[in-house]
Amino acid sequence: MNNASKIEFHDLHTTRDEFLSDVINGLRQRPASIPPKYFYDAKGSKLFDAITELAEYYPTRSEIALLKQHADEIAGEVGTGSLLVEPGGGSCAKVHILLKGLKPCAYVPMDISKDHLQMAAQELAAQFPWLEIHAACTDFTREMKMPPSAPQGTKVAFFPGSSIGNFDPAGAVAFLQSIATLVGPGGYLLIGVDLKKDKKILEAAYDDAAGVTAQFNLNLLARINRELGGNFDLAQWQHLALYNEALGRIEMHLRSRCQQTVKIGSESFDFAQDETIHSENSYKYSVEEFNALATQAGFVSQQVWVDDKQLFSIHLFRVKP
Ligand code: AVI
Repeated sequence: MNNASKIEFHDLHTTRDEFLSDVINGLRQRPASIPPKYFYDAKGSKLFDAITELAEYYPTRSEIALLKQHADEIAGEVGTGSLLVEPGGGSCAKVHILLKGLKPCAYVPMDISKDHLQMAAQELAAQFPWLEIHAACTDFTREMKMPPSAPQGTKVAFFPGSSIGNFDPAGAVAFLQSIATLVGPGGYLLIGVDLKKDKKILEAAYDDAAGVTAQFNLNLLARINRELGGNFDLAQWQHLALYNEALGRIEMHLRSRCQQTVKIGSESFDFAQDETIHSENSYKYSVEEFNALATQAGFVSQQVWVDDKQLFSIHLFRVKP
C-alpha cells in the first residue's frame, strides 16, 4: 500500500429481530435486564466518547498514559508485521498509539455500531495512509468473524478500555477463550483491565456530576423507543450506579420512579415503583485475579503494566506457540 490506505467494510451486524428478542426476554425476567451491548448505537457511542473525557472517569486517561509510556516495550515484545485485531474497536481511539511501533500488516477493527466504525476507520486511514484496514461490523460478543480478505500474520488482539469487565467472570473466560482461538498458537492479547479500588472513586466514575453517564444509561430506553417502537417515558426512569463490593463490580440500573406499564410493539411490561432494569456490570480485578482468568482461557502472562496510582492495568498475554 503506497499513498492511499485501503479500507474494506464488512457488515456482519446483528439484526433488529435479535435486538427485539433480547429486549423482550430481558424485560420478562425479574429483576429485568437488558444486555449492555445495546448501549452502542450512534448516539450511545457518542455519549460513551463523552464519558471517556469526564474528570471522574479515570480508566481512559489512565490507560492512554500507560499505552504511551510502554508502547516501545509492547512493540519490542510483539514485533512488527502482525495482524492487529480490535474487537470493539468502534472508535479506533487508542490503537494509533501502538501503530507506529507495531507497524502491523493490517488492522481489523470489529464493532457493532456501523456508523461509528465507518467514521473512525476513515479518520484512522487519513492519519495512517500506509495502513491496510479491514473494518468488520459485527457483534463480537456472539461470534468473532474475521473478514475473509484479511491478510495472514501473527495475530495480536487488542482489547482496551476494560471492556472485559462488562462480562461476568465466567463469560470473560469464555470470551478470552474465543480470543485465544482467534489469535491461535503464538498469538497475543494486549488487554486493558480496570483495577479494584476505593468505592467512592468507582461510584463517581459511573455517576458523574454532569449526568453524562445517566444520559448514556437512559439512551438505552430511548433507543428501544426509536428502533423497536417502545413507549418508555424517560422522565420516569432514574440512573443508578452502585459498587457491589462482594462481587467486585459496578452495577448500573434504571429505576422506575413510579408504577408504570411500558409497551414495545404488542408486548407490555409492568414495573412497580423502584423496580429496576439492570443494564450493566463492570467488574474490577486485581492483577492476580485477572491473570487467573486469562490462564483458565489458555493464555500465558508475558507482562503487566500498572500506573503509579494503581488505577488501571494493561496485560500482555500469549497463547503458547
Ligand atoms: C465500555 N465499558 C468498559 C465501560 C465501563 O466502564 O464499564 C462502559 C461504561 N458504562 C458506564 N460508563 C462506562
